[in-house]
Amino acid sequence: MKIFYSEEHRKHFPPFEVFDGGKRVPYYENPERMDRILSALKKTDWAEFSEPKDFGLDPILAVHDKGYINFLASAWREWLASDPEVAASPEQNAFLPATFALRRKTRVPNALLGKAGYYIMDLSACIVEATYEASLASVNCALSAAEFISSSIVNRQSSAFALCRPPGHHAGRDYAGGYCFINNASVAANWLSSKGKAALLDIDYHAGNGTQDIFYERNDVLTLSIHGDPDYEYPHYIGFADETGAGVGLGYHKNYPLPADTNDTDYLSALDDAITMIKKFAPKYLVLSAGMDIFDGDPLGKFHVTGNGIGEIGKRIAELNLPAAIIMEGGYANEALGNNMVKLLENFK
Ligand code: OKP
Ligand code: ZN
Repeated sequence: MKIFYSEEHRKHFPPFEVFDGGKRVPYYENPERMDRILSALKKTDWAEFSEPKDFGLDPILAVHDKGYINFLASAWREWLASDPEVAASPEQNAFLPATFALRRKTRVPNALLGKAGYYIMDLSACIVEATYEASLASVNCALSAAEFISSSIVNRQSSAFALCRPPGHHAGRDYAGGYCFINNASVAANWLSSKGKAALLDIDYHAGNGTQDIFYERNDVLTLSIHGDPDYEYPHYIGFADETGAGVGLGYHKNYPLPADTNDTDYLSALDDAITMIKKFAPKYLVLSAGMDIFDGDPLGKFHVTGNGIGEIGKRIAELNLPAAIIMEGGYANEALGNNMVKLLENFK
């Protein structure tokens, strides 16, 4: 299986994030996650690594707002220039706002901190010097996987894995959040959609709010997300069962909010419904937002999906027999992350 991966992510490693209650904690979405997956993949005999190709800004701007991308590109430099304390120890700092816009249909602010509060939805999307470059490399991995599967007749293999970091599914058209800056899976799905209908299935433990927002009013990309119920779980304000799309997109989005303690059996029955929806939609391509934080014991998750459960999830999705671009999202139980990813992916090889 083709795996698109870049080392660019390493320098995006904020020294902290601000957790519930205002606590500073070490950044959960850390480079070690990639090392765990890399070493597990290297032990298999089917992982074929490639550098991503540079697709430029056009496919990104087809999904994201220009002002937002400009903000990502320059925020750190402007922050550094604005504060001598930050400039004195940049590696101990991360850029975050402390005031949020709540989207009062306001104008985009001019001030850097105003922009940050407008374009950032929470205190986990810390910006450091390498954030923008890492995000570009990450989305190029997703686009490379999309391009690979769209020429699968030539390539024989029909699936590819984008080992993306930072992840993407919480990032919307003009906002960052949940460790995500550019919505890798959405950019890939949008890119594919010009060649045929795409279904985007999100199995990360957290609701894929960015993806939901981006495709909410479209009927050429079916979006489905299985996740911890926002009634108790992040991102709290979106991902409910009654959100099913709008306008021509009505009926082309579905959320599966599940209770805490969801086990393999309950997870798989939601998945079966999602698979039925995908079959009815009859897409040409599948994009899979693959978060492994559904795993039992994930520090940011409350499900009890086992390693074997993850294998079964992969098997059932692979049985759709669609060209699949598999996009890495979350997963923070680092010791188990490599094994879990292999269990999912080996069904698609
Ligand atoms: C990113 B992905 C915990 C605070 C939430 C952000 C979680 C982002 C998850 N109560 N912090 O979907 O794995
Ligand atoms: Zn997640």
